[in-house]
Amino acid sequence: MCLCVLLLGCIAVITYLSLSLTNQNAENRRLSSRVSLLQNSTEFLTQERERLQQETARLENQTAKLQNLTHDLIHQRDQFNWTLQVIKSNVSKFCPNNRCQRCLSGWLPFEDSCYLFYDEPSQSKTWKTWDESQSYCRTENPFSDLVIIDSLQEQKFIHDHIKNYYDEWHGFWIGLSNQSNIWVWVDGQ
Ligand SMILES: *[C@@H]1O[C@H](CO)[C@@H](O)[C@H](O)[C@H]1NC(C)=O
Ligand SMILES: *[C@@H]1O[C@H](CO)[C@@H](O)[C@H](O)[C@H]1NC(C)=O
Ligand SMILES: *[C@@H]1O[C@H](CO)[C@@H](O)[C@H](O)[C@H]1NC(C)=O
Ligand SMILES: *[C@@H]1O[C@H](CO)[C@@H](O)[C@H](O)[C@H]1NC(C)=O
Ligand SMILES: *[C@@H]1O[C@H](CO)[C@@H](O)[C@H](O)[C@H]1NC(C)=O
Ligand SMILES: CC(=O)N[C@H]1CO[C@H](CO)[C@@H](O)[C@@H]1O
Repeated sequence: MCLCVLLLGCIAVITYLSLSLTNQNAENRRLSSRVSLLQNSTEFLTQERERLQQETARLENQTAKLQNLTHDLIHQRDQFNWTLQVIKSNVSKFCPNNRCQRCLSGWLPFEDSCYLFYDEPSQSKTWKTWDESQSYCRTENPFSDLVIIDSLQEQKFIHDHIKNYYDEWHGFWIGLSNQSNIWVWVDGQ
């Protein structure tokens, strides 16, 4: 009888223990599946963060490129605008009131060229030097020089349009200069 009771008790204890072990296992499985779920999520989030970081870097690159491009375009626009203004202002010199003419106003045409016969204002008592005259030509029209006389007809045209002076305080410079005893035209001939 005593032995039977002891045996029953043992069986009851073993059954209880094995039941609670089974519960424990189920709980363990549940927990480990949650852990792996969390690990999955962590991995996914890590990947996502890397992707976003790359995307951000790419966008920053793109933004820098666009800023550069914008900067370049603004620069080009300003340069173009400047060129346009220069062309307009130069064209308007030759085309007053939208009527284009060969020579600037005050200049006279002869054959393929335009000529300016320039008199210093009467109040000035000094001559321009030859060099000052040459650079004055350039300021009046960037394509002009002191005159080079190539033909008798051109010489006659010039002769017919200059005032004649008979004193040392008046005269005209032409594009010929004495360079170490050699007479040289401004074009090097
Ligand atoms: C973990 O993620 C993979 C895909 O990345 C998926 O196939 C798997 O079922 C996920 N595991 C869990 C426990 O969610
Ligand atoms: C950003 O641009 C530089 C050069 O412009 C390049 O070397 C680099 O790889 C780019 N980075 C990304 C993330 O695109
Ligand atoms: C932008 O321009 C600067 C110099 O103007 C240069 O150093 C830089 O590399 C350029 N960046 C890109 C993304 O082209
Ligand atoms: C171009 O230049 C002119 C004069 O310098 C200025 O009035 C005009 O606003 C400029 N245009 C642009 C688009 O910058
Ligand atoms: C030309 O210049 C030289 C000095 O360079 C001078 O000796 C010479 O007399 C000048 N000739 C004339 C024709 O003026
Ligand atoms: C080539 C030329 O004639 N350039 C001139 C155009 O006009 C601007 C301003 O009016 C001058 O500075 C340039 O020399």
